[in-house]
Amino acid sequence: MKIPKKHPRSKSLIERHKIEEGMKMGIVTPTGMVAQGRGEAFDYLLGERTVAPARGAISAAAALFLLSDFPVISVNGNTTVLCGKEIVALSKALSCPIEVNLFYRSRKREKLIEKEFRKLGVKILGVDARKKLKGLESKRAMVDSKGIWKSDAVLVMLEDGDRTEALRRNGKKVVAIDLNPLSRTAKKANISIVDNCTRAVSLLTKEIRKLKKKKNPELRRIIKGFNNNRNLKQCVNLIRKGI
Ligand code: PTJ
Repeated sequence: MKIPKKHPRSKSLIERHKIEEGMKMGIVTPTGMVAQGRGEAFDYLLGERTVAPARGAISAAAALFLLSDFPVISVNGNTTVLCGKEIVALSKALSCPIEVNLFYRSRKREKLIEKEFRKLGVKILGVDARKKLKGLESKRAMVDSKGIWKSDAVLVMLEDGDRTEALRRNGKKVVAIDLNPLSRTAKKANISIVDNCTRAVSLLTKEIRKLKKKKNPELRRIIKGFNNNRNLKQCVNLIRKGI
């Protein structure tokens, strides 16, 4: 369906359409549509803009990734269709790998996602991953020995809290992009960016390019000044005020 550019909700409709098409192609899992709906509701409450606390979290996340030795970007069905191109730009800014990691894991979906990224010029990790993260029951426990397994920092989006907890237990720093400031993922991550991944990924890339010029003590200072709980509370307060 062609969405009129002047439609007042065209951006949101385009995103829905991407998810719908992605599902028809088998990239997005059917429940990925439910996840999108939940995200849309929070985005609406936040005013469909990148709020000030999210900008602070983006800055802290950029500093954290620049200080880490081996960051990895984790992708699933929704993020591939919503912001695949932006994820590739981020991986280039950080010179880091992208790894597919699915809740509804199947070889077919992994291959389809691999193909999408290949079209964008990148070979991703995670297809047929064999290493198992400790303490996680879902198929998301399977990670790539060349990627998340040896990483020290992971970017997760549209996530479930279980894996965030497991990644942390396995010694990784976790940055989450999650529109829901009340989710377990948001609470358990080291840094939670409460924003739509369709906006946050590009902003993160921009911030990384900017902070690359800074020295390590300055990056450490940015991280030290960030408090995830306080940031999440600020996001909840913004939603309350908006209502
Ligand atoms: O790994 P897959 O592809 O097999 O599928 C995984 C899904 C997406 C089905 C799975 O991760 C899932 O069920 O996610 P949840 O538990 O619904 O959580 C998704 C979280 O992401 C919720 O807190 C949503 O508010 C949030 N969210 C949804 N859309 C966006 C988002 N956050 C940022 N940007 C979005 N566009």
